[in-house]
Amino acid sequence: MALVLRPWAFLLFLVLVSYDESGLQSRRNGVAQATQRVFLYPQSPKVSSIVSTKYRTAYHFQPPKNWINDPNGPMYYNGIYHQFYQYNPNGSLWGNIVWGHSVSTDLINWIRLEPAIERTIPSDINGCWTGSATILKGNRPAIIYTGADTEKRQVQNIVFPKNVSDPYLREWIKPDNNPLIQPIGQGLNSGQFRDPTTGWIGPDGLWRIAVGAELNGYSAALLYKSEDFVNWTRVDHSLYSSNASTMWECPDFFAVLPGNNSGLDLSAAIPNGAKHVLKMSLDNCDKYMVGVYDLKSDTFVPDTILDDRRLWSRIDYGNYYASKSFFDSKRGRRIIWGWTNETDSSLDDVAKGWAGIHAIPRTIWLDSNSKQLLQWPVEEVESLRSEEVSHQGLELKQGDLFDIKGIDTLQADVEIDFELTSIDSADPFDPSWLLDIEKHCREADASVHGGVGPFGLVVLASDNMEEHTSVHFRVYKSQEKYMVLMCSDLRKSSLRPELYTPAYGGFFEFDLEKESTISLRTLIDRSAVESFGGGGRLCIMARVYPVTLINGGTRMYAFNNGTSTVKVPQLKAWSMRRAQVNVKKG
Ligand code: DQQ
Repeated sequence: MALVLRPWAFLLFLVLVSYDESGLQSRRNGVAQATQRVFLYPQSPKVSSIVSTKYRTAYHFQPPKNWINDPNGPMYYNGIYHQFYQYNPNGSLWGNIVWGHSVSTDLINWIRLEPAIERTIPSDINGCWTGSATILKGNRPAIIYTGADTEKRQVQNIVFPKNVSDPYLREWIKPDNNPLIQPIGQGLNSGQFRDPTTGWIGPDGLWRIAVGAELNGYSAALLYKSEDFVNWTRVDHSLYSSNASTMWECPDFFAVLPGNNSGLDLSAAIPNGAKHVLKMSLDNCDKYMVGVYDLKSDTFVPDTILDDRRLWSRIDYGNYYASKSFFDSKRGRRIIWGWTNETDSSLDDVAKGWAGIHAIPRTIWLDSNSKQLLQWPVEEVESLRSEEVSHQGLELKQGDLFDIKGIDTLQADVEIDFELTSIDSADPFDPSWLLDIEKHCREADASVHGGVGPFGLVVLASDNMEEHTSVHFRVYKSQEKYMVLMCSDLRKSSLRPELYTPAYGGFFEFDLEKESTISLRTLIDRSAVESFGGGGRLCIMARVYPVTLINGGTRMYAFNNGTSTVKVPQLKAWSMRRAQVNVKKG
């Protein structure tokens, strides 16, 4: 049996300083701005420069330099995956936005092309913002995107490929009739009208798209109809609207089959029993509702309506925004992509010369009880796995740390199954925690003993644990069910000053009758820590900048700090090779 270190280790968790919890980020129009910056540590000569290329990711998507934000118009067309993205060609802060363009055959290795859509006409002169691709009849792709026009109004424009026989679809043409859609109508805010969805065909044979908007002060996914995808009429009702918030960015609308991880094409015939999902970006995160697309009323009808938007389900409980999904006709799956911003300061980003990455593309589907979306990294990412370590039959008692050695701890893929030996000591669940789960993760952190948990993984740790990031679970007993808390705690992730280091967290339900194992998969990629709990029921994407990563090696541990012993029937970890992501060919 492999060596498990005993309680000394957790003392180290406890000695670390406490500090003010402020430093929240606001992200209007994709610009990360730190407010109330808190200096956690005095600047010390020990803290090496953030400019180090060691923080650049090895297999998460990013261009060689400059700012990126939202993924745009993802599609699979004639054997090639296309990834477009909001890109500033002139610098590493948000601005001058055009559509960067990369292509791939496996979603992991990317060839970078020239920008596909640039600011060239009055209706996009102030920015080519987010939009979506649709494959029209006759296998003809089209992209509708938001332009910021000469008066900074938001309008919707269209482009078509110049030459569909170019396998990479390098050049895109703007027809003269742009903009196609203007922000006209009672109560419509012309500065909050953007991010059209992929088109779908309704029962009347007409195309539809939805556009995120502020209507009469509230959020709406406005519905537009067209016969030819060029001439659009606004429908007199929204696809869906809500007065729980004021504006939705980047709406995404798609169909899913409960308990089936095959994807559906919204424009194809939708099988009986299918559900629909409306995703919207707000409050610096991506939320979603599951419901049905009612063909009679041509509206989305959510299964449950929660007035308090803090309770809406999230695609990811960490640093993940403006996601967009597409149907991958090559493999018959739906894939979702999200943007993950830096959590250093704008000055840091200027110094680095780059900012923003995309999360690993994830397969996304609906669980069998039609409540929750499940996500898992596309299997192509496994082609990067190299050295493997594998351990079976570990047992973690309270305070144990298991040192995971033999792989590259900076670029790794780790899968651990935690098996609960007893649930009797689970602490009671308090529903008020759902209103501020990050607060609960701060209070019930990895160093606080619980009944069942915390147990999980510590990554990117320095030898003395002064720096570390923990991803962990705690199990609580609710009335008829168990609730699992998953946290990704960044508060000790770096000694570096001026970082945003929250303790991200979310809850998922756990049915002890059916299962006794809680799985964790974490992709570590230098400054990215992307975690999938409970087989993809809860995802947390995070950015971290440990000083140790530059000055020396980092360590990785599995741990348990709950009273109840946890078994680890299986622990597997792999070093991850560097992918060819937008590398310039000589
Ligand atoms: N980013 C784009 C907008 C979108 C926002 C501008 C979301 O179209 O609403 O870069 O991050």
